[in-house]
Amino acid sequence: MTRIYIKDLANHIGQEVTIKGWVDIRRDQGKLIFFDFRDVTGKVQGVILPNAKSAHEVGSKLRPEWVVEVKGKVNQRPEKNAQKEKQNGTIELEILEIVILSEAVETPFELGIDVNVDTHLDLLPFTLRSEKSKAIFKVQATIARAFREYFGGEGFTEFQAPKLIGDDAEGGANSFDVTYFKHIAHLAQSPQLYKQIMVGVFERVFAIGNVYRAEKHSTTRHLNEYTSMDMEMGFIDSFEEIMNIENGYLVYLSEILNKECSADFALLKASIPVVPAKIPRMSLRDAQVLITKETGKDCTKEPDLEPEHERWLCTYAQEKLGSDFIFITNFPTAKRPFYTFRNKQDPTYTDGFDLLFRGVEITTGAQRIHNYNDLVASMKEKKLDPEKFSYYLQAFKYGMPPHGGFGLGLERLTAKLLGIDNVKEATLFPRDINRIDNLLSK
Ligand code: AMO
Repeated sequence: MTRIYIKDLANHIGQEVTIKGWVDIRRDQGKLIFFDFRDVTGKVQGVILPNAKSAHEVGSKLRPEWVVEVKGKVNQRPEKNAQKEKQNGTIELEILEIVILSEAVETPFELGIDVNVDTHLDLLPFTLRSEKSKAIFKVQATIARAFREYFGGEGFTEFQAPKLIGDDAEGGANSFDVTYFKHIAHLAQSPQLYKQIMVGVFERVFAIGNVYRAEKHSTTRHLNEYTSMDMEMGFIDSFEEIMNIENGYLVYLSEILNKECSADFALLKASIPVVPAKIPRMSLRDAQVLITKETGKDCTKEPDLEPEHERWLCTYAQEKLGSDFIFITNFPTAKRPFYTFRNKQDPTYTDGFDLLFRGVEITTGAQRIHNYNDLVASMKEKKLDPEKFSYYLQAFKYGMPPHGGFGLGLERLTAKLLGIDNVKEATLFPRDINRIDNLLSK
């Protein structure tokens, strides 16, 4: 008999069907055995009546997480037992036959109960099966899919960026060394150089892939491996276009989340943000003047935003500008990577931006330097050796249009959308200084 998904059972009242899935819970009541069965689409209650001898024999062995194939009759529940607000709350599966597909050892605790983060992470192959985890990672999968759909629809070509690279793109200290090769190689901190090269090929490109950062500290917003959603586009007139297109993606994402994930947001007690058609934009200098004026603490001399400033600006944007998002633009050249385009009026500032959302930076983006000589000069200014970047520089030797792009951290976006404080809980298999699957100290 063909498998029926649990979400569709209500369309089969009075019929015999086969479902496949896991035992979620078992409850014995006298001669009756009740189960909740679970598959990817939801849960349903099943019952073994005393006269179903062979089902009873198998059913009495079952425990949570055993994998089964169950043949049964879909019955309407009597009115007094109906739970209308619950999925399948008005039906029940009268179990006729059970085939065990796989046994499971006794579970360490009931799936879905609150446990501390370390226990949760130690047991991910089990704990990820909980409704809460499934909701988080369904939302995450939807964010990534929406990225593909949106940029695909805007004429962007997806590409796979390499993860093993010669020199680090961001020019920072936080890159991992790989010692296998003749020269020390690195794990990519971002697809930056490759997405720029690919603009020379397809004009508009995007990539979704893992990147690696040897962050020194274990914080609630840093991972050593995260998923970067990157785009890069050619023939722009200004970096405003990059903010516009990211804005467009976020509007599209909120529509998709409302359509497909409202139950997941409700389960996690989170709200889908309303994304303004034009997210407010403020230069770093104006932001610092504002923070100084409102808080009395002078931050106008600082080259960057501190986490507390990011939080302050987000509260301001929400309360005064009616937006959960705010773009902060024109960071100092000294604080931005070598490839960032300089502001024409004041080259000590860049034509780049950060996007802040609910207290945290989720994106960095910018127009890039596209002129070969300017790029080489910028590298030298940053004390980088252009020779080391000669491979990448070919793209500019052979002609590159004005271009720009952004990188959006998937896990940070997921966490902030869902009101999760620690980014690790919005990461499927988080790696940090203390843990790669198991605690490293063990
Ligand atoms: P940046 O280094 O700012 O920019 O990274 C872009 C976005 O990636 C996320 N992110 C992180 N998420 C989790 N753990 C980390 N350690 C971590 N580091 C960064 C954040 C951040 O906003 N090449 C540029 C992008 C560009 O200009 O196109 C870059 O990588 O959400």
